[in-house]
Amino acid sequence: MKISILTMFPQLFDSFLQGPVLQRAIRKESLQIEIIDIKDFAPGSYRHIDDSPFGGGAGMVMRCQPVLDALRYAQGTGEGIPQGGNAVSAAMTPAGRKFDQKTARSYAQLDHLILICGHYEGMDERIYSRVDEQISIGDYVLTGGEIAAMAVSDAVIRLLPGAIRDGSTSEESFENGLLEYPQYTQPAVYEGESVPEVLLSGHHEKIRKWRLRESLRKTLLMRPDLLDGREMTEEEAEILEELAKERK
Ligand code: 6GU
Repeated sequence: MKISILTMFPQLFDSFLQGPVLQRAIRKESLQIEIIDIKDFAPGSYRHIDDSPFGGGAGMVMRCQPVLDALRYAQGTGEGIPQGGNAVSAAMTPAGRKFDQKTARSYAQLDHLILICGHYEGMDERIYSRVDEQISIGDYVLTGGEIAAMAVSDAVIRLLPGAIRDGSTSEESFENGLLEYPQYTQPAVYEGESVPEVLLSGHHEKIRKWRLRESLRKTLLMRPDLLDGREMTEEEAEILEELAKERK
């Protein structure tokens, strides 16, 4: 797939682009990534991308012309993208739909994902009506959409074929609707705190059962909202009942 990121601050992506998982995805030819400088689409010596809002008020608003010309450029850079392939353009804004693992999985199936980073007090509303989606990464306000675009790209890229060496993203937090179970490595005792005995037992079925229980325990404690409306296996329901008793 190709990811195009439109930004006024392309330097912010310099170290992001060096990340090992991203670089592996490029080497495996799962990923092409392009940072597009919106300033290149603002004519004149000022190259101003923003202007004051109609109706008055504080701050500046990103103008339609440079942002939408940059978007059309991104949509036109088609090498490597199958004709008629599926593409999504998304404006990064705290007012958008909240990004989650399910959206990451669906973006990872696209041929082309275009992310537009907003700045200042936001963008001219006519930009939002010309993109497919508006995406937020959570209920807090960032200075700009760049960190949000990195978060979204990172979550998508690690799902691409060959990006992660052992390829197993199916057992991690959220993929099965639960938080991940606790993990341990050497030493078996650290400052008096021991690794749970069962993990040293080599007994695969007991380990599987322990991990499921601890996943459920962690989810119940930290993110009970994830359990609402989640389909349970009989085994999960039994364990949850036991955990509920333990808590009394
Ligand atoms: Cl996508 N942009 C900005 N500026 N702030 C955010 C955000 C995006 N998501 C959460 N906060």
